Parts: sequence; structure tokens; C-alpha cells
Amino acid sequence: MGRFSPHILRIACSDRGYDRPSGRPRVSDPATYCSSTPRIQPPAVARWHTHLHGLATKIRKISGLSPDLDNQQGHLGVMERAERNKGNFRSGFSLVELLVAMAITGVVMAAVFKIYTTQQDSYVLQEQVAEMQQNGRTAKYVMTREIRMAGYDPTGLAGAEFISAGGNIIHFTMDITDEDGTITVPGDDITYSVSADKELMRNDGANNQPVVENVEAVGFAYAFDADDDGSIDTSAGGNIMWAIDSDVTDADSRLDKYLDTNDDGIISIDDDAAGADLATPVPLDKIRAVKMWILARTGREDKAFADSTTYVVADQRVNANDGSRHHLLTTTVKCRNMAL
Ligand SMILES: [Ca+2]
Ligand SMILES: [Ca+2]
Ligand SMILES: [Ca+2]
Ligand SMILES: [Ca+2]
Repeated sequence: MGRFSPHILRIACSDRGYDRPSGRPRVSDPATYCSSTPRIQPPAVARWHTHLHGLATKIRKISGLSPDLDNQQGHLGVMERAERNKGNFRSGFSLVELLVAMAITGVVMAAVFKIYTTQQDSYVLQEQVAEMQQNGRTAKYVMTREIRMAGYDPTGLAGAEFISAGGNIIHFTMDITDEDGTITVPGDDITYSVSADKELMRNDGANNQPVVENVEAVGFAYAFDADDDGSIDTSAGGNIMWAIDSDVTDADSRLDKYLDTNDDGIISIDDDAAGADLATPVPLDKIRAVKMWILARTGREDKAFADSTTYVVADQRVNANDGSRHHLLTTTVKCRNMAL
């Protein structure tokens, strides 16, 4: 229920002769002005209330209290409640506001998460590529160092030589560990190949151990001097006849296929992968140099990436479209001990 306005109450009181001389209503008079349910009081009761109110005012004055203290407190109370109610109204959220806030938060969080994952993927990729390149360089360095020494035989008694000269496997001996005229100790008999687990394996004659991991393939081709004229044999087009023993298991120890089948000086996708027959198979002791391919790969497969490149690795054609990235290294190693 609302209160009577002071104006209306003043008129009502004046009509009944209860108003004060000033004519100004006193809101602090609870009986007359502050009741939420004002009612017309009998004159005697009203005068008694006025009398009691006058006594109360005098008591306040005597005691030092302001006669308008209740009045002020009442006003302040009303104002404070109004402010409090006003604050409460403003501090709330509607369901729509909450949903909008959640939607905006979701969009922002999704964007932040996307940026984070992109940065993370980029970091992982850079790390993987660096590792791949390092693996390739390590494989190249280790194999180059030893293939260069193939056939090393300081005593002339060890019979060091090439044992197998395949397109994806190389096997040779060298009396380099102890120079004792034999090739019986580990390290004198070396084989390189790639395992099914894509590790470059080095067999030292006693143990077959991985050198580096994540090697998709290795390839070898061999240059030879079949006529012993001191120069590497070339084709009709003047190109080196890079050849392989196409079947290392038949133990014939002969190079029988050359790989630059179109005789353009490079071994590429344009050549016949199976190679072409040499006019005369070449014994492995005529080998003078080795061309080497190392196809390194990233260890982690990226499902969003596709490497459709077909890599030429000697007589192999490698198309590992499995989400991994690849890095192909090639080099040529002169076997400095094979012409001696
Ligand atoms: Ca030895
Ligand atoms: Ca020659
Ligand atoms: Ca063979
Ligand atoms: Ca070619």
C-alpha cells in the first residue's frame, strides 16, 4: 500500500483542525502522516497523540537528541533502501545477457585455442624437419666416411673388397680396425641397409645396429673402370655408367644394370627403374666410386599433409604418401683404395 502524499494529508488535517500553525506537515508524526493505513481518528485520541508527541519531543530536547532524529533516520533509511534496491537491480544478469556472454566467450576461447594449436603445430613441424635434416646429414656422414675406405688393405693380405653392390644395400670390407691382414674383427666388415622400421642399419660384421632412425630409403649406384685404363667408364653419350648388381643374392658379384637408361647424365624419374643391361657384367673389384641417396623422413605423420612426390633412390621409386615429410640427400664418394 502506498503512503498518502504529504499534500493530501495536510489538507485532510487542516480540515479537521489538527494541522500545526506553520501549516507544514511533519512527516515524523507517525500517527498522522507515516501510517501506511491512515485513518480518521477521533478528536480526543488525536489530541492525546499530539500531546504524547509533544512530550516525546521535549524529552529528546532535554536529553540532547535531535527532535528530528527519527525523521532524518527515516529519510536516510528510505534513501539507503532505494539506493540498495537500485544497485541490486543493476547488478543482475538476464538469461539473454548470460547466453550472449557465453557465446562471445566461446568464440574468443575458440580463437585462442586455434592460435595456440597452430603455433604448437608449427613448432612441432619445425622440430621434426630439423630432426629429419639432422638424421639425413648423420647418415650421409657416417656412410661416406666408411665407404670412402672400402677396400683399404694396407698389408695387401686381407683381400678387402666390395662383397655386395646392390641398389639398396652395400657390403664391403676394409682392414681398418687393426690392420692385421685380416677382416675378421668387427668394424672390418660393413653392411648398410634400411630396416622395415625405417632405421639405417649398420652391420659391423658382428652386430646389426641402427645408426639413425626415420630413414625412408637409401640407394647406391656404382661407377667402375672395367678396362683398367685409370678412368671411370662412360656411356656413348659421355656419361658415367652408374650401375648396380640387380640381384645381390645370386652371389655372382657383378654389376649388371646401369640406371641412366636414357643417357642424359642424371638418374631420374625419366629413366627405367629396372635399369638396362650392361653389355658385359662388371666384377665388383672394378668399382671406383659410389653414388649415394638418403631419403630421410619426419618421425611424426601429419594427417593434413600429403607428399605426393615420387623420389628416385637409385633403382627404387619411393612414394611414401603417409603424411610424413621427406628430405633427399645425394652425394658421390670416391673409393680411394679401390684403384690400388
Ligand atoms: Ca683386420
Ligand atoms: Ca675405364
Ligand atoms: Ca647379381
Ligand atoms: Ca637419365
